[in-house]
Amino acid sequence: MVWVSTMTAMKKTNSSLFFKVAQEVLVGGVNSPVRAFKGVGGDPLFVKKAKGSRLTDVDGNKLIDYVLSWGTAILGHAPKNVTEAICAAAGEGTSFGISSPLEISLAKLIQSAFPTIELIRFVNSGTEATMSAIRLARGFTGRTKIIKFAGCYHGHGDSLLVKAGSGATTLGIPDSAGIPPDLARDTIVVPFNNLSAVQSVIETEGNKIACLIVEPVPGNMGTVLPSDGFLPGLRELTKPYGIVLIFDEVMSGFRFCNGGAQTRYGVRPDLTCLGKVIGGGLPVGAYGGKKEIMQQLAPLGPVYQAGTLSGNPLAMSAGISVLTLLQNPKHYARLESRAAMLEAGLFDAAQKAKIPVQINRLISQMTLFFNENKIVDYETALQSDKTRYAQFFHFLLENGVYLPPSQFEAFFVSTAHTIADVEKTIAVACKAFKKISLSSRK
Ligand code: KE4
Repeated sequence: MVWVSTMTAMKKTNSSLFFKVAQEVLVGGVNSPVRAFKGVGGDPLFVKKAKGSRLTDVDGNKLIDYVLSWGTAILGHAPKNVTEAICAAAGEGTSFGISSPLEISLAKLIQSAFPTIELIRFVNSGTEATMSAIRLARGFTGRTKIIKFAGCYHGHGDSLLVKAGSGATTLGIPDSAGIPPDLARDTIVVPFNNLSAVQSVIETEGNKIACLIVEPVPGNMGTVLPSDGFLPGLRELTKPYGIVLIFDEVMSGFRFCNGGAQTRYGVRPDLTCLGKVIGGGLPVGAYGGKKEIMQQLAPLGPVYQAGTLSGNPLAMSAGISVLTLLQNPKHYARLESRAAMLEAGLFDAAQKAKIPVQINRLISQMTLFFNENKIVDYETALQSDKTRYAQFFHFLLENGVYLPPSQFEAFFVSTAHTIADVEKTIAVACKAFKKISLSSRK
């Protein structure tokens, strides 16, 4: 049980009121399940505005935000250049349903950061990107089976809601209702960081497998780092069988460098999926890769995919603005410096309070697990102490720091997070760990 009520209760009157009303019109009062705070208890927040590293909720509470729209706001909320670009574009029209030069500009910016993307298609979400990439791989190979990893989340496409992470794990429904059993049967699930499991599946069914899709640095079971050789091993195992290797870089794209996890780990996937950062806060997803595969897509080939708002000028302008800024390496140096300071401070605070935690981090993405053991896959992540996480979450929230409302999510720093933000977060975390330690002794 969390002890929210025993703390200096942060004013949440308006959020609770909005939540009550929202439930009359929105399913569960939210438009995405993980926002409902089911993983940590209590009523969810309603936000009024956000700027830089701060959220302001409808009760006027100012919170240091480490969710950042699930990683989207890598430059912080409402960066000046981006909002100016959106406002300027809005005056020219928000959607044409006809191609515009802006789509070429954003495509070229992505291509310069991802040399493996020879051709690209814009869509409106990460889900659309991964769902379409799976269909394309099936159309290109003529095969139906796919491999995914337990705990990885690739959006809510039917074939991918099998042992899925993120909100599906948070709510305890990693295998959604409504998925036709025949379809789910074509999704083979293996443990992350386990090359021999992948090898044995490929050796027995390789010629029936259309693709293998992976979050190269998973964030949706919490952050898990690929073991040495794991990602190159996936490339070596899939290539001889003509299995399309898909890197779902919706979260990792532009996270660690001006490129993807593929850049950092030196692996060349056949297809890449993108989202979040590339839209600068507006709805954009994308998938792209080898020309011979992408050319199977309509209007050139037999695999169909379409979208009314795909490539709309407003979202393209926002994405162009963000990716242009991210070409300056100073941003990644700042992300690493702030995140390293945060990781060290949190770990030190937990150690001082004798609370066993694991922190998995790569540049600006990390997760603090309440767990004694190393977190290397879904199974080890699930052994984390969700109650302690909920206590930690609520203590930080009550004291002005917003973490993801689930142990099975990543959190992020942005270039807008200051040293003072990080110092405050560490100070609050110190108190939280001490309180957890005291309550454990009762
Ligand atoms: P969207 O359809 O939510 O834009 O993207 C789906 C997706 C695909 N691939 C990866 C690696 C992702 O992380 C996501 C979405 N991430 C979650 C947060 N972990 C979205 C938050 C939510 O569902 O509300």
